[in-house]
Amino acid sequence: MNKTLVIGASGQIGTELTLALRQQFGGEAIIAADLKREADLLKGTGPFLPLDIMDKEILRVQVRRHEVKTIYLLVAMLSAAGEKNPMLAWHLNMQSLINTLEVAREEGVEKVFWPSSIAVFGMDAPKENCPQDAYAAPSTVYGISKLSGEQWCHYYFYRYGVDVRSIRYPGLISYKTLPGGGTTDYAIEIFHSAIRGETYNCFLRADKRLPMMYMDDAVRATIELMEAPESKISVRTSYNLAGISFTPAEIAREIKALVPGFKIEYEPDFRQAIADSWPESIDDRVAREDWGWKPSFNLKNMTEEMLHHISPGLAVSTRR
Ligand code: NAD
Ligand code: AKB
Repeated sequence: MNKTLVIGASGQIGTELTLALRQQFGGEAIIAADLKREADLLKGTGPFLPLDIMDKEILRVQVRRHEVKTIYLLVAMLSAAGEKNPMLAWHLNMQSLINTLEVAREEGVEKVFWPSSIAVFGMDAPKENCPQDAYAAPSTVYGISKLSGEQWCHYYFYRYGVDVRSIRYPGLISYKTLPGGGTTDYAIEIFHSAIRGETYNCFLRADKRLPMMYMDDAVRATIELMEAPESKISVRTSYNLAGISFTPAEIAREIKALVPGFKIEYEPDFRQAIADSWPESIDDRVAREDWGWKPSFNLKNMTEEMLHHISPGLAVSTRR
């Protein structure tokens, strides 16, 4: 059986991606690994390994022991958390990738997935429909680590033939898991406040438009990219990927249509400057042409899904 290792499987994307991979390829084929404990949603669905990705030799042992052929690496410190601790973010984001690429090369792992982000783009990139090859001069340490990581992926493919594939995810919106320290986290928090009947205190301005995507689309895109024939992959840095672009005021309006008493206030903090440096929308023509990417969620059906699935018992307080 070809084994897949998902590292960072207890996180926001890792949990949902692991569940989707297990549904498609069988529970035993997908090994979840994380530094923190197994996510509750994963329990009983397949194997779990405690693993610190910063220890390359332990990674090698596990890859050999389980004859791992594919690795999804989802470990990173995100943009807002990274600005609070730039050196730690750089160390974690880079060393986790280098360890994975090195073990993949040395142990004959066939495929690696590693996500980049819209954070690779900075103030000089076009705000609207930011192209695949736009000038990238990131303004955060997170963005710098993602841009450097893209170059490492490119290098390992052309220098060593490691089939590493990547997507520049926009802000991801999910109800099963909570976000982990990003600038786009407001677009999840807002739903939790609405369900709890609390006023949401938004840390971005009302008119700040950002590229976002519903988690179902992101998980589907990831599996579609990884299952695409190698001949279809023309980008060996990372693919632009677009879903929905909206502002806090626009998502608040959609929520109010379904939760009439919902209230939002705005108190921008340090995350506003990060958001201001990112594009407002993304041109993902290359992903569409290469491997047939097409999003299926818009602001309206995503809002309906989020409100439908977050029960009052699940909603967490986002009061600061
Ligand atoms: P997350 O913070 O929710 O999850 C990361 C997981 O990595 C956590 O479960 C954490 O315990 C684990 N981890 C941390 N250090 C580890 C270590 N040393 N060894 C093993 N595991 C460790 O992050 P996420 O939002 O799921 O993001 C996953 C990836 O996708 C990251 O690379 C992130 O940059 C990228 N991304 C996320 C978004 C988003 O909106 N969530 C957008 C763009 C890109
Ligand atoms: C963040 O806000 O840091 C992430 C991202 C867009 O990479 N959600």
